[in-house]
Amino acid sequence: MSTTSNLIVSSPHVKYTDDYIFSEYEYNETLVTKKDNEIVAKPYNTSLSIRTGRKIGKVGVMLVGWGGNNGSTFTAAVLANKHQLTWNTKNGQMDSNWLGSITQASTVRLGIDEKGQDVFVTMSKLLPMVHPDDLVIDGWDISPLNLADAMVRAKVIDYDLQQKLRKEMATMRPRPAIYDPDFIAANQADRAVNLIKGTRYEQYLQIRADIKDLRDKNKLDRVIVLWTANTERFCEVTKGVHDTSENLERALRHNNLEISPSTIFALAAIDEGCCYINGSPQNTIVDGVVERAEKMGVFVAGDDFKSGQTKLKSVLVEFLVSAGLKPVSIVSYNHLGNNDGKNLSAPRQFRSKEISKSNVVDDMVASNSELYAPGEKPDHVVVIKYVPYVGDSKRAMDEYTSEILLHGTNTLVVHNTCEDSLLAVPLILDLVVLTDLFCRVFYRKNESEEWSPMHGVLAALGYLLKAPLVPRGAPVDHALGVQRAALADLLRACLALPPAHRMRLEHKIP
Ligand code: NAI
Ligand code: DG6
Repeated sequence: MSTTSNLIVSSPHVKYTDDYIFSEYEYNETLVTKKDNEIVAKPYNTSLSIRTGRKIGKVGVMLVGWGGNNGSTFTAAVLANKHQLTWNTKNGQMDSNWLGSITQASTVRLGIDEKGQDVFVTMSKLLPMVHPDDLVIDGWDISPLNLADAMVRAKVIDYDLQQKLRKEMATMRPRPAIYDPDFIAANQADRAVNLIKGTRYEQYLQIRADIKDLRDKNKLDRVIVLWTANTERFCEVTKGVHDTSENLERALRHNNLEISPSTIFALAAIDEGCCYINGSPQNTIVDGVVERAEKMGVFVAGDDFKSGQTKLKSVLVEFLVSAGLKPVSIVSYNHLGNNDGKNLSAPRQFRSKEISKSNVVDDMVASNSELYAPGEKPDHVVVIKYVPYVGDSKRAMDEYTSEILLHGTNTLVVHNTCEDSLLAVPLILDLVVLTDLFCRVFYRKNESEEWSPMHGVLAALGYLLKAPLVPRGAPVDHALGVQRAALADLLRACLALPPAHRMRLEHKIP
């Protein structure tokens, strides 16, 4: 399959073979110890070898909730770009693009040229990443509509483009899915007619069979399963049920009703050797799922795409706190009229979303003890209302109030109108492209060791997610700039390039 990278790193610390890029990397950190009134900072480094597979193979993506707004729009965007479609609107002819995707439409600073000027490359050119045109798309939905009709129902894609995509998308039909009315809103019941019957264990077996079917028919090297179905309520996590892989297996076989449909999908994916990504807020990836993923050597990632309001919040609050201003009240109101909004109008499903939207400022607040006493937080309120008329065009209104010098007040108000799915779809693409890449990245600390994959909880995808899952005990970064730099620096590490900086010493001490 196509290799999208044409970048060659010329360094004694990088070796290219037909199959791999080998990087000898020095990871630098600073150990800080505090005793009495003294703080001691001691730099140290760790030597690592990193191996990145260059052969991408054939990659499949299976969406849970394929027939929803995100699922149908993702499919339309992949096909529109693949066929380089153009279409007419009242504003003239439009063409396909991947705006909003960091891998396809954003750049990373590589270094400087001979004149000391910055050189940037598209993120997807840094390392061999799967090309979006090459993805094989499939999935499940409780609604039986083919993808063309699902696209019409979503009301996201321009009419003329719908006409150009209709024939191909009409051949795509979601596989029957797992439905438990206790987990999503009662208002979804009328679309739930495309269902896998049987016990939870039988449903799990069917999902595994579906993945195997797609893999075998298309001779896929890798399948990535991604949840973009309705937000579920949180499951009641119980010791002896959700805490270990073994307990989860037993509970599944005993048809325990607190194993959520999304957790059944996750288990089936992992047991088929697939990575599983949770694009919604619910607590699918319980400890037993993480243990299972680690045993199987696959990744899990989540939770909840960080697409609009929360993305901006993770920029603004970092700016305020790092500027020494003290946010004391954050009020985030939004209304939308798509099926996601309808599902979230039910209290338990709203609660899942409220949790993932609310934790996003915690690490930034905790980072500044000049502003906040231990445990002190700003007031933070999240409101979501369902207004059918506005469809997928979500309105988000935010008010940030901060204390400034000598107890003055600074209030920022933001009003954002945007098609929700057109923000979420590029994130789905990035999650798939980067997950596939990290499946080909292995490390070892010395030559006598076997190559190991990265930790089973793929925290590197945090930029794309509202409530990033991290390995147990690891700190969570929410600040968008920090998350992006961490991702770019990790990609650079695979090429033995040091973390990017903008010191520009060549201009300051020429
Ligand atoms: P949607 O409601 O249009 O699509 C969800 C689809 O999932 C529906 O077609 C539904 O029939 C299907 N479904 C429900 N339960 C299922 C199950 N157990 N198995 C298979 N299919 C099932 O919603 P949309 O707008 O596509 O969003 C999808 C998810 O992504 C939601 O949970 C939403 O909260 C989340 N999300 C969306 C963002 C956005 O900007 N659009 C951003 C962050 C998260
Ligand atoms: C209402 O908030 C619906 C939600 O599904 C959001 O649109 C989605 O989670 C995106 O959230 P945000 O905060 O990143 O815009």
